[in-house]
Amino acid sequence: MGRPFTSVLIANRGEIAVRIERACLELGLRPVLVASEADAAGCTRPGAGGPLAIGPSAPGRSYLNQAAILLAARVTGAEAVHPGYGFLSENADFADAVEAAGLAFVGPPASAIRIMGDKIAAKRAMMAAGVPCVPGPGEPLPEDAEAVRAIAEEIGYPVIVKAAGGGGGRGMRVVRESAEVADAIAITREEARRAFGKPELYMEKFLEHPRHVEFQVLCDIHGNAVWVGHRDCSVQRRHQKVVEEAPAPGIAPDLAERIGVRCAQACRQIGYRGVGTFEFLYENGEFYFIEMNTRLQVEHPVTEMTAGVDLVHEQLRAAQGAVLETERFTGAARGHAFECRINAEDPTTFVASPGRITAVRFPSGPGIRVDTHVSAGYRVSPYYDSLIAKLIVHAPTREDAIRRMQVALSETCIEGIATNLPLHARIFSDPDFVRGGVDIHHLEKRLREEPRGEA
Ligand code: MV4
Repeated sequence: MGRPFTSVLIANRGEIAVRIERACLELGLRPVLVASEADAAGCTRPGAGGPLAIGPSAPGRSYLNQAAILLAARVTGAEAVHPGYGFLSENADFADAVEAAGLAFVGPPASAIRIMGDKIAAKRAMMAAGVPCVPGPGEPLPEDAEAVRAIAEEIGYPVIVKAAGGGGGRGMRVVRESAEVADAIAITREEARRAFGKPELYMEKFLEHPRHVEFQVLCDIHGNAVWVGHRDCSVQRRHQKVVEEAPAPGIAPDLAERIGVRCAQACRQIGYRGVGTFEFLYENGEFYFIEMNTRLQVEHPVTEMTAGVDLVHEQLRAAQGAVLETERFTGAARGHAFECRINAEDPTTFVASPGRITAVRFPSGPGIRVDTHVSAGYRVSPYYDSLIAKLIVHAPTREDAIRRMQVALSETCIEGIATNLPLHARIFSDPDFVRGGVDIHHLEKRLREEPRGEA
């Protein structure tokens, strides 16, 4: 638990592998990159050796192959493993296997990953730490439909049934009246058994029009924990975030402080380490915890820009056992940041658009950041998710940041494949989005109204 190391195997690909490689080099650590067959020809830093081949293109045979990754660490002499996001990043058994191999896992203790992977255990831990949760018991639903109906009456309809093993929008069902309870439970339980191997369900009040607001925390192994800001991730489609911003607009600072402090306290109580994200629904001026993510997130840059922190540096330092410099963090944001996730996909059908990028131009200038692994000639593989770049802007005010993103988007060109750049241009000229504070249904509603952006 927390020991010095001088080399880090990066068990990931794409923009986040590049991002972590940079952080390692900046801290004087030797990065070890691995790649599947599909990624073998991808970008390599000039002068660096190519990545180590770990297997075929299918993720299950490379980036999810624990034995291949541990073997790669052994043959390269890597002393730590950074999992990035996705793939093995929230796999508690992998965290255990890394530590059992004598390596440092750059992430929280496996015990914390395990608690947060069980959404009921997570909710119970948060209730115990005084983090406000969505109304509903922090306990599994009983088998008996009549007993379940009594819980639903107590909460008040509409309610939502969720799988303990779910998360990120998988394994949930809204129930609007008592006649629907029995079927909803039966179907969701069967889905949960099949998808997660875990039939436990729980029930919450269903919030109709919330925003998705998350709090970033940072912890060391010595009992220090701070919150470093919040972000709004409400602009999403089918549970895929499209645009994120920090800070979440229109949140009273004293309320944010109260919530942030509770999140940090919860981290101390569960023995957390490194970076973590508390996901909340925000409705009518109140926060309701839903899930905790125990990994570095795709949208971490908006917090980095507004909190003035390098979250990957902090992760690596925490894993080495360093003492967190708590006085550097206040939770208060400096200016405003947005992130556009640029995907290789059709902007109206959202069908993936793999293929060769023939030409690319990214914007630059004050307050502009591009996190990417692609350049002209790069082949976007059909095997992985379609994220090819993240365009991040930072400016003194939200209005300035919107203008900066509009200009940056107008400078960005990607040829040879389809991208969602036109969708981003639409979002940044949508009056409701520009006003700030749209809910989680806003983008999908807009897309139903104007499927091709004709308005
Ligand atoms: C909810 C909810 C409304 N009420 N829980 C979806 C993903 C998972 N993290 C939790 N999710 C939701 N939980 C209650 N009690 C609405 C959603 C939800 C959602 C949440 C965040 C971002 C986008 C979403 C899209 C649809 C539904």
